[in-house]
Amino acid sequence: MRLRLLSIIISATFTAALAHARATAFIDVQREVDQAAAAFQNFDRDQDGTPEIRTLKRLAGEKGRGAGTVLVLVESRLLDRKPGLTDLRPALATFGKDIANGGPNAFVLETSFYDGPEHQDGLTLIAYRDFLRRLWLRIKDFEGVILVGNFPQPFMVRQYAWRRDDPVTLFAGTKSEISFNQPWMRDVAEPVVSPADIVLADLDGRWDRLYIRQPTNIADLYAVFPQGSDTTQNWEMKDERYEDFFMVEDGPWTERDLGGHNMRFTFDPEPNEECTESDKKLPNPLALPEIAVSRINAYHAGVMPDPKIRGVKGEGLLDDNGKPETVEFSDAKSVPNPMNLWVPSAALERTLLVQYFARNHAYRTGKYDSVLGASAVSTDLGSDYDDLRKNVPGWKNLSPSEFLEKDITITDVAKWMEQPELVREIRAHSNPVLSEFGRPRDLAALTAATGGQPWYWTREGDKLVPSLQGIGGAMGFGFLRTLYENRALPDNGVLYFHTGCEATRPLEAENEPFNAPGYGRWQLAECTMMYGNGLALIGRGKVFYDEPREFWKVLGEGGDYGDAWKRYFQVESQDAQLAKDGIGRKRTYFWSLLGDFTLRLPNVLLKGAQPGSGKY
Ligand SMILES: [Ca+2]
Ligand SMILES: [Ca+2]
Repeated sequence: MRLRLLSIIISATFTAALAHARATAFIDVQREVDQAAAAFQNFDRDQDGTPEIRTLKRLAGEKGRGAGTVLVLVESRLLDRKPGLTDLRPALATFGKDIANGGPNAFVLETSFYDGPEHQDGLTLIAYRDFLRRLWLRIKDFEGVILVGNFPQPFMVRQYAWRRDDPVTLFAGTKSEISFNQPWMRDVAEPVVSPADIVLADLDGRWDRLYIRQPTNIADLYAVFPQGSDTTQNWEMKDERYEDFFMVEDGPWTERDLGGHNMRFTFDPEPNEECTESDKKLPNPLALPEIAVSRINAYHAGVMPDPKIRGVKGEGLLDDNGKPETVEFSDAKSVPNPMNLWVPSAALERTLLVQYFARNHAYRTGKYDSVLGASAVSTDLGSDYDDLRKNVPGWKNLSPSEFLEKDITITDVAKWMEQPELVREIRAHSNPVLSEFGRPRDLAALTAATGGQPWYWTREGDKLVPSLQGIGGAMGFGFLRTLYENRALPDNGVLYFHTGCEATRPLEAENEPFNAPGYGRWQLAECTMMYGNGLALIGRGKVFYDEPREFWKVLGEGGDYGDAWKRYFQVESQDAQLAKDGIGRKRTYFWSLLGDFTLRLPNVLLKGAQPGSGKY
């Protein structure tokens, strides 16, 4: 114990010394960034001979007008100058200057990372986390990082003990199957979230120790207890197998075999191993982010119809003018699945990014100043639209009729998207590729409302026909791509607040590395950002029912998307009541940011601000 105390004292002294040494002058901050980048070139964190970070080099450094420092990490792949690919450098240079005009120092770095067959996304991210942690320790007011490109995304599994009293069946589907109607405990390792960007943003937590790379079986327990007892004959253990994951093990139990299949189970307090000692003392122990993280990724939206798909007469999915056309196959069985018609396009990915940065610049320089409204769409799930109106001074008098709900169809959503708004809230039953609204009452009306030319193919017998029939009521890839291609949306940037389940989760996050075909296909939040004129988006990577508390309060006070995301962790960590909710108490981990986390609402909407003062 004495030894341990001594090490705590030494580390506290060391941290204090570092805090004193923290760089503040721009030139010192820039030196820290350059030295850190040099130190992390060819960084092989697990010393297996293959670097996780290959290259890391500063492209630009801009002195901020105010406080703070922001990093923009750009995938080197997006900077090569192959023919037919737009040069992203001018847009990135402008982006750096714009961030600096808004306050913080901005450093734009290019980087390349492990992109081979091994499933090691979490390891690559830990390498970047080490780099960010070094900067956080040395740079005062380090605010966060914006990842531009197709970076790996952390995948988190969490196990916790869930005491329940609903009916339960053990050994389902076997001849030992037996059902109960009495209290039981479910202690299961569940895939909870991807992207779990808290891993990158919490820089004093212990995520590196929670990472498991190799395929690993984790035991689950289902145990039914007689009233008031911790001993039972009725229990079942199973396995879950995961790989390349961050394991939050909050459900440890001990078991004692009493003979005759009798077991005594004791469920230990949640260890919160990812948390620091001070996090563990919070009313609701939670890992708190030190910085903000957001992602600008057009890889999954940057797809084109596969030119290799040909019909019986040699016709392709696009005609000579580049417009969708009907393709006829030899029989119905030969018609490909409409989800499998699209292939990555480096050219479109680059174009979408250039458009994103142009939109960002236009917003920051006041080009969209006439568009200041906020509007919400929901199905039967309600909305926090009143919360938004209450917290943002400029929206106090917004009409409640801006909130569209109940019985709305995808055609209504198209018309809603075509009304210029600065903020859009979307709440609907969702999954990683779509939000579900009502089917169109009239397909022709939907087609007209989305601009006339469907950019989606529906199967009809032995043909693939350009038609939105196949999307049903889904606000997803086909719908958004059609709006984008037809230039049907108003020319202004949009701040999204997306509370649909799994809106940010990449398909296959639980099974595949980030570079596998099919990983992240038709990713809903990314398509919303890239096709739907997004500037920033907050969304959830899991099925759940919450929304970030005090989000609009922070934005209404002049905070940025990163501040608002971080506030949610603060609020929830102070909630002692929530601490009793096994899964719900760490629901903040499910949320992440897309786009540019440094964006704020225009001053004209904030309390006491003067119109036209223009700092976003
Ligand atoms: Ca390695
Ligand atoms: Ca922390």
